[in-house]
Amino acid sequence: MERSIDKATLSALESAEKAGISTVWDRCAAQVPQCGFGEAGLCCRHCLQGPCRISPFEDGPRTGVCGANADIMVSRGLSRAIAAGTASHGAHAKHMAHTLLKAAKGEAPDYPIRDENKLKAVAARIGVSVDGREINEIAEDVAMKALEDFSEKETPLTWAVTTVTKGRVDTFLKLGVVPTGIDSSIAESMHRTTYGVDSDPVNIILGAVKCALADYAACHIATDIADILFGTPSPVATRANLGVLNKNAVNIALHGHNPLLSDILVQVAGEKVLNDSAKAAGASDGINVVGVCCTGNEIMMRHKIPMATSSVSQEAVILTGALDAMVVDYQCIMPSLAGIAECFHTKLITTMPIAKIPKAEHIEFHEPDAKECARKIIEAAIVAFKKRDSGRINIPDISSTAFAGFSVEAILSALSLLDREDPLKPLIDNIVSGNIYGVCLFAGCNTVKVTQDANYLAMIRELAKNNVLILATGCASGAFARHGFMTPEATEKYAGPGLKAVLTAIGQAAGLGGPLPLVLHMGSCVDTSRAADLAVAIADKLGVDLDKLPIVASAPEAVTEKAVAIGTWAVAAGIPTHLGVVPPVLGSKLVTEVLTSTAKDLFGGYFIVETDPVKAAKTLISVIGERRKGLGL
Ligand code: NFS
Ligand code: SF4
Repeated sequence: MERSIDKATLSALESAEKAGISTVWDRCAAQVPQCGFGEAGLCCRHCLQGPCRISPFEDGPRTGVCGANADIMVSRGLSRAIAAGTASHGAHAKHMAHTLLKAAKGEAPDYPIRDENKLKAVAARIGVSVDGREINEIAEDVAMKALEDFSEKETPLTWAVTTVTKGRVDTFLKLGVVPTGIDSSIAESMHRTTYGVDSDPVNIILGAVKCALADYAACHIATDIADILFGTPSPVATRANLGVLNKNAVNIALHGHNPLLSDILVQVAGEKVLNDSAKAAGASDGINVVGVCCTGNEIMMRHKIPMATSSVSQEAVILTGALDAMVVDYQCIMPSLAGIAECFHTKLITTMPIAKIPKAEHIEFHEPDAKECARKIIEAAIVAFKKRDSGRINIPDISSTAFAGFSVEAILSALSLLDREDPLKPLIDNIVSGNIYGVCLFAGCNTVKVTQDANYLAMIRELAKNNVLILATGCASGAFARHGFMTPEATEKYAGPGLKAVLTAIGQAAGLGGPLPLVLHMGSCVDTSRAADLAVAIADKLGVDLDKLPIVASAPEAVTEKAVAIGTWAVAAGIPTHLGVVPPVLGSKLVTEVLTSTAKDLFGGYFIVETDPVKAAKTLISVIGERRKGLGL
């Protein structure tokens, strides 16, 4: 199997081979064949009598030592994956909420409230009074409400029920899957899946759905507070791929998730003293900050910071030999980075007390003196730059233009140029007329198990040709950005006539002189909540629930437990959701059936697992067709 279709990644891998450095692809090859029990979800280590395994074939024991059968093992494993994903988004969101609280109390001076309108809009939505109050008072109440959503309450999660349609809330209540606390949902999932608790696979899965809805709330909190503290994104043009590294600058890559660190670092990287110091060290162009993975999305859409790469190719940034510091916070950071950084002059800098890596330098980041910490990090990068070996530099001269930052607010404001009174109307009219056949949200990662980016590109070509409007978040947007799909040119080249006409009309009204980009970049993975907001607005406007809309989602190259959590809440939201990799559930016919079929009866949404991207796109198009028929379109 070809490792990637990204030429920049391939060029970095060639350098690695020459230097005898192993990468994620080599490590994966060393793992093959991977364990068949694990692949099917049929091993359990939840107690010390295990590990227990059930053969996916008819041979061997049918239960573990305690009597747990295949259905129980698979559903428990899935539930724990969703709990871990929720814990990740939850921790990120909680970190944001604590910082908003500190900011409101004047304890984090580097975090002013940058978007008062967003703060007021969120406050109004969650029932915090706004009129005649100081901004900091409102911010404090919003932060407290967010923090309240983490522990067990008597009432449903504020962020889960105030951001979806009435119909969804009714469905969730009816099925008993309304979460009452983000952290408590995670704890409940861990409890019910431990030794000898919940042994009803369907009940376990419904519990997992409840946890996934807590994940949704966490994502939404993270997005809301990021906008409040750093500004709601609006479209910007920047570039993506390894070519954004600059051999004449101190190159600093920001990798991870939380904008609390990366946004401040970007602000500080513009300071003259630091740039002078970089120049004095021999970097004639000063400091060059680039992004990786989701934090890369955050700073790309708010500060035009170019995206170096994402997900599975993160090691490639160091392999260019031109990276002086890789600064990480948490999530999706391969431990292998430390070993690769060691082969070069690159400083790997960890910043969070919960995410250290042996051999990395740890510069702990604290919100109360955020800018000071950021300066220290940049100084360390300048020191590293001085040790750079110019003979080992190989920056592939490859990068694409990418437009980023299509928040719902930005989309509505573009649409309002067509209809000031009723901005959603042009969008809905075009869906009704069929100019826009449907909408597909791409989310999730790149995986070493699929030729990097191949599924994304094969699917988008098929969908765009059939007039499906494309939204993207997370490393899905990284893939499209690196290959030039977030440009007006891609619209010209790949969009079907109806879609092209709509994107052109909006682009021209916005004064772009051409169409909007083919992929509308909505942000990081937590910003998948933005796509949900857009879907909810369309559903409310049409007076139908989400499970009737011609909207689908796809994670064609998913990796993480976070992606599993997001996929599950998308399904619960009523959205048919495609996975391009097979999750470890096939060991249970029952669980597979619940996810791909019963879910449809319960929620309207369901999983579609298809590893062939063209077939997957065709299936999604026919699903959109069914939904359109259901609406009488
Ligand atoms: Ni999402 Fe973002 Fe990327 Fe996957 Fe990781 S960075 S939170 S999990 S790899 S898309
Ligand atoms: Fe085996 Fe049951 Fe223990 Fe799992 S919980 S390891 S199936 S005995």
